[in-house]
Amino acid sequence: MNSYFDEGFTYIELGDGDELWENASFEVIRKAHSDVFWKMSQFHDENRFYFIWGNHNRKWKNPKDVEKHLYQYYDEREKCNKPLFEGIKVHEGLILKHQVTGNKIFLTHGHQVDLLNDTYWWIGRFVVRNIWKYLQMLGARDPTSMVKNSKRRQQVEKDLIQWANTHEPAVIAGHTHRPEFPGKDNSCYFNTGSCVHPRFITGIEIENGEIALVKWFINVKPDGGFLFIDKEVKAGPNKIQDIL
Ligand SMILES: [Mn+2]
Repeated sequence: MNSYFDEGFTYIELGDGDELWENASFEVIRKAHSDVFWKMSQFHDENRFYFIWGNHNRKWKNPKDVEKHLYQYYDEREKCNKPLFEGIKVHEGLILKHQVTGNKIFLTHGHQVDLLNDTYWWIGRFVVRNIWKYLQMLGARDPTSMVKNSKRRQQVEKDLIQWANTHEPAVIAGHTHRPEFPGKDNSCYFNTGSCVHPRFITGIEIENGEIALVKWFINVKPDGGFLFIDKEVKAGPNKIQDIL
């Protein structure tokens, strides 16, 4: 995020950044990751931050909750409220339009094709919050999780691809945790992948009219043996006008 901030990028958070099913309190999350929230608030201060809600943080669908929890935070050292994302609007989807070609890309979290995580989200949240943590100790799989249920994930992916290919703008979604970048098959479905994978995180970069899937990971210098944060382009870059 430092790198993207310094290079002048706009950051778009594609949903589920806050795990508000397992954690009932956003405040606990904000404190545990205060460095990340501080960086995101810097993006916001420069009008370079867009926020989309997902099934795990659909709390931000409600503007009252956004105003109460996201506009400001309580600074315990100075005993006063400080701005966090003052005046922010959290969206269900956004459309990016290429200034030169007019091509559009639709961004949304993607749980909307997933019944248990959309229409019946409250069942999913109840299970995760109250039942699953006990079953987990016995080795059960979280029934709502995309990561642990490959059949459910494949169905969600199929539905997202079908939706993307039958509607006008291309789609960038998240939710499945599986990165996706269309090849020459004319598919219009992209997926950012996961930011919680233990060995790497993935994301989608759009720069100078080109789109690419990237991976950030900890690498080792072959000579000195010390660790550093590395980035690898996994797919692309493709010109936006060629793929849409
Ligand atoms: Mn999700």
